[in-house]
Amino acid sequence: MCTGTYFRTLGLIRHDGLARTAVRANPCTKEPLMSATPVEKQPPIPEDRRQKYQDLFENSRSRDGIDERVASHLLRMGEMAGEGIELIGNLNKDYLGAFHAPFSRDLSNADLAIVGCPLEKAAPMNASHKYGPSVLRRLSKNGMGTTEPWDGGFDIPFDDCRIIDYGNVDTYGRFDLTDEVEKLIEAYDEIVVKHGITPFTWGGDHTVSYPPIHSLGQRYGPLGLIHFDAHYDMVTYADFPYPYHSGSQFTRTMAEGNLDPERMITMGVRGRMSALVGGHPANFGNTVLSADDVWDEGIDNVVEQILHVVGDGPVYFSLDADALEPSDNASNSAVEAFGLTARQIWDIIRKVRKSNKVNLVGADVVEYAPYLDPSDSDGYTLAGISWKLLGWLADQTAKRNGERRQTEWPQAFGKASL
Ligand SMILES: [Mn+2]
Repeated sequence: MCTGTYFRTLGLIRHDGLARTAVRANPCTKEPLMSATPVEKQPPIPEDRRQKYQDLFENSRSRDGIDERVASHLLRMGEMAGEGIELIGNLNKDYLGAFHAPFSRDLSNADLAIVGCPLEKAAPMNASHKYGPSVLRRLSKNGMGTTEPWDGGFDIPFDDCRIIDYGNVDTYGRFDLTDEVEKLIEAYDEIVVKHGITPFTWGGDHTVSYPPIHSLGQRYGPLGLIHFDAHYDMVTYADFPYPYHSGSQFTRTMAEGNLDPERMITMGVRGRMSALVGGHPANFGNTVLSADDVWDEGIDNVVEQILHVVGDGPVYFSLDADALEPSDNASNSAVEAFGLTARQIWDIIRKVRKSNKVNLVGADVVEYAPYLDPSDSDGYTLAGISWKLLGWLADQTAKRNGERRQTEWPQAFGKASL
């Protein structure tokens, strides 16, 4: 009985360099199904073309002919090579901050601040979130450049506005979460309210969304929220009578008037908390799309709903790592199967940004537990999404400033004057 076919390769390479075609043989008849076709040697590349390639090889540089803004940026960065920053290979350079930004707390010379909030006391299950900011900072420097393709052109965040890495707000060692959050509120009030700086935050558990939303609400009035999470995070004080934790960061700011629940959309909900979505989220007036809804409705429909819900007022963005499918991120506190892929989340972000209808004033990426991520793969995904968000935030900040302002690196480079 004949059970199938098999592949048989004859001879492989002949002495004249021409490959012989693999012959698929029928095991029943042993007759070749396809005959070998000889490959003819090609005529040489015409001499004028070959000369051109020779000339390019000897004389042209990578930046010749590329986008003008990118070229001048690369030249600026290139001038700093040897002074501490390179286009690639900044891993292990601990004097550089996130994405190669300069470390600084000089808030009078900054437009956008990356802030690490190392809290984890409100992570109910698996933890190590307090190391999230430092690991994401390290991974954000691994060979990532300082430009990013965007909409047929490029984002150059460090030429759009003055970006600083504020470092981590030092709360570690304190036992009372209230004390930690109050220290964070103090820092964010300085950054956002007093100096008008756009905040980008790395958690930490999801409690860390409270201080930036609180401060941005003081500055801009009630915010809309684009929220990715496996859980609705709409726990009230009546549920748990603690002032701050990773389930009440939104309801508390709603009660205080800084977040508008009717302009909040949550995507990716599934698993253990879904049964309660009919309660608080419905009573407060959130729009909630389960992970299944996002898959079923498709990216374009989801984007349309986001635009409808958040409107044209100020909008905050919050990504809880557990929104992601465990195959794309299982390094978090409350892992749930069958979530969103990193690709879906990026597609939603880029289409919302591309609509040009959303006024983004701040963002965070939270709930990353690096001790559960021995290969750093989940961290790279979150650092990658963070970089995309930074590009969007830098663009929005430049537009609000009405001008582009270049980032400088005074601390890291001493004599370097840009
Ligand atoms: Mn959450």
